[in-house]
Amino acid sequence: MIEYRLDDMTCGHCEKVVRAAIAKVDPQAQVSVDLGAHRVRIDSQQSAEPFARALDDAGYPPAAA
Ligand SMILES: [Cu+2]
Repeated sequence: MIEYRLDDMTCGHCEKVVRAAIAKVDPQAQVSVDLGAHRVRIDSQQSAEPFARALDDAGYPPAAA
């Protein structure tokens, strides 16, 4: 389980962008988003690194949750 805090993820639009960025890395990933806490949880077989990079590229630099 990978968990990040995305301080810039504040609304439904952000959530869509974040989910799309994650899906690009792993379409099978299970994703849950807590907008209020600015957190995303990713359940994937992949390592965390490519997700962190994809989120950063999408404009949502991740912090450790
Ligand atoms: Cu937004």
